[in-house]
Amino acid sequence: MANKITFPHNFLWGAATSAYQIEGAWNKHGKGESIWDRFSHTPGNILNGDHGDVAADHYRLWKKDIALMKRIGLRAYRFSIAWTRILPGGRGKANQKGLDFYSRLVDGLLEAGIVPFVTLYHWDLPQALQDEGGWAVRSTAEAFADYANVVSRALGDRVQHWITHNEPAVVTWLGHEDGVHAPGIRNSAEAVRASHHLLLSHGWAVPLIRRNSPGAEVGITLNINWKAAASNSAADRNLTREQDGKWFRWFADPLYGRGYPSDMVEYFARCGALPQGLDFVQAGDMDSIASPTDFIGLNYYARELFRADASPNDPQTVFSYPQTPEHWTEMGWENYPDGLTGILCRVYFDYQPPKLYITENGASYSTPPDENGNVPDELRTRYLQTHFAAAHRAIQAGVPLAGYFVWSLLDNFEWAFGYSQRFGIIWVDFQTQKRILKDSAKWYRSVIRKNGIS
Ligand code: IFM
Repeated sequence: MANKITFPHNFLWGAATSAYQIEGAWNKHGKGESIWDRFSHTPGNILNGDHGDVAADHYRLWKKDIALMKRIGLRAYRFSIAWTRILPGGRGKANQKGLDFYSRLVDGLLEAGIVPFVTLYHWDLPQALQDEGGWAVRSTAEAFADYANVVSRALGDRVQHWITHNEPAVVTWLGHEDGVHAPGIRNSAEAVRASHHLLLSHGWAVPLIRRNSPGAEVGITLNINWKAAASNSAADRNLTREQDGKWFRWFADPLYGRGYPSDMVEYFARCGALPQGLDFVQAGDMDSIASPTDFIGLNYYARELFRADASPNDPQTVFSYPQTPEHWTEMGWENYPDGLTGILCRVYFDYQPPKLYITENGASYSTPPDENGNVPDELRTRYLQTHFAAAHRAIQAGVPLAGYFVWSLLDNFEWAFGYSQRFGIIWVDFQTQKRILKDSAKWYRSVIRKNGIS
């Protein structure tokens, strides 16, 4: 007989999106240009020349989207604010139309009984600030604190959950070292400087948000996959530790008051990424970065295996995994639910945040509507079901997990992959903007109703 798994009372079942990936209206009502507008308008950067000019047209269709959230029964919705709608040039006078848009969205969510979780930065820096040096310069951290102040003053009476940054590691390494994300820089030294200013901007924003939004929870979201060595060799284990250091500890350690991990300082110095040492760290910075938060948000998707002597380092060749679409999502990411239990336990027992949320988890499968107009995406349902069960195992082990946001509410613009990857539990026809609840969304509705799974 199947066991029923019940989640804690008041568990926040949600779904997440981000501004650039769904809103469209890239130059409407006073919005300024962001680095993602510039990057996606530059030929060669995005698969098929796609861009977010219209995306899922959520700027226009937000009321319908809230109605769909209600149909699913979501208890919480995580979305991000486009900095360039609020401060088109990055700083200065606020654009009232931009503030009004988010204010209406928040009111609409509250009326629908859905708790708004606001992310302030999901990668769309104002281009005007990039032109002054972007995250590689300290003044961008100051501009972010001002922006956080403006937004939390406007929404802080109604928004009680704030996330400063989404995945600063992705901004750092994909945006500034690999150059596959905006702003498309390929420079390790600039990347490390950018990481410091991202963290610093978080630390400066936290007390401002607390002042403007009394009683609110404030946190940050980090991405963390389950990283494992492909063998017991010292080379594989060292590589795994370096990759974990680069993608997770470099961000988590300073946030929890440990400073930058010394093995990574040595590693970056060896790689030539610290030509002037840590000259960008000023007195008081590390205390600001360690400003106490109320929760950590974690985005988990997959396991990654590391093999030092293989090129390309293709995890699919390491063990003879089943080559099925169930095991590998269309992103080529491994479906590995146990990793979710692992990262939740690791982060809680190692760093001891007061509370955790899974702020993103989901799978890309492009299952289209069938002849009856249903979207039978059972692979996504199975992915979610096994990951919910994995999260529950962590709760049973003592992890204070308070909510879970499926990525994503809607099919959307998947960055460098354009519209080729579909993560939504709602199908979006990008020609007509018609939406269809996928079977996974209908299944999710029953999970939320029962507060559990079988
Ligand atoms: O679409 C992204 C999101 O913007 C950040 N986290 C990972 C998702 C899937 O790649």
